[in-house]
Amino acid sequence: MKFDIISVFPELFSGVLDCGIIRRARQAGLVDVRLVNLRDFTSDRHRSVDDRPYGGGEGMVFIPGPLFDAVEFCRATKGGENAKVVFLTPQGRPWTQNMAGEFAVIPHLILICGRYEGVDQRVIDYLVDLEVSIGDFILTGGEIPAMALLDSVVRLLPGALGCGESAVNESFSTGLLDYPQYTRPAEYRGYSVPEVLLSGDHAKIEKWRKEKALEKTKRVRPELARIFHENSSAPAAQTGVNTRRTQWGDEGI
Ligand code: 4GY
Repeated sequence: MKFDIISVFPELFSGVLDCGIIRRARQAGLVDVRLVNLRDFTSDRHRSVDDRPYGGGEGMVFIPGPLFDAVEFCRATKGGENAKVVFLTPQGRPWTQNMAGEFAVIPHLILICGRYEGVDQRVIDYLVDLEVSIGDFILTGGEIPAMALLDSVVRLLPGALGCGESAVNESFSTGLLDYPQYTRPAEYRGYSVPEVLLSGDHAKIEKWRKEKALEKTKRVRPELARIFHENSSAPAAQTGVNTRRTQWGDEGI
């Protein structure tokens, strides 16, 4: 899988790309990440990427030229004609684990990281396939959201996780938040591990974990608990998050 990341601060990505699972996946050839500096596609002597908004108002907006040229450059590489172009923005579709799964089978993604007040709307209308948001808060740029998207997709690529790091049995694959985890020592500063986990009774442990997961989900994510109950009481088999797949709607990728 190939990622092109278009940014005015490509150096921000070095930490994420050069550590841990992403570094290993890159070394293994599972993913190829190319950082594209938007300023390399400017045409004036100041290397400008932004200008003042038509109609007035605060701040600056990314001009279309460098972004169109940068995406054209990314597409020009072998197999890149069909790349999907994603813009990270609070105005986008809320990112989910299901979307990460759908992205993990796309051969080539181009991520556009904005800055300032945003980008010229023509970039969104004529260049971007999908706007994605990682949450209802405003960051100073799209780089951190791009890292989050990249990270959540790369770990789903076959072979990216080691033996002890399965992506199958975790939060959201059940439609619930995770149950609490404990490890040694069984007692630490007087705080002990729940007895049931030391019992060796696997049926009892599984039941306890389900209860804890449901209890936590009800408390902090009641809307997820409701969906979980709807799914498990439906006549069809309960298949977890997959019953809610394909959140693309009319922006289907
Ligand atoms: N939240 N989810 C987000 C963001 C920063 C102005 C466009 C978010 O995805 N992106 O806050 N992005 C803005 C800053 C230009 C991107």
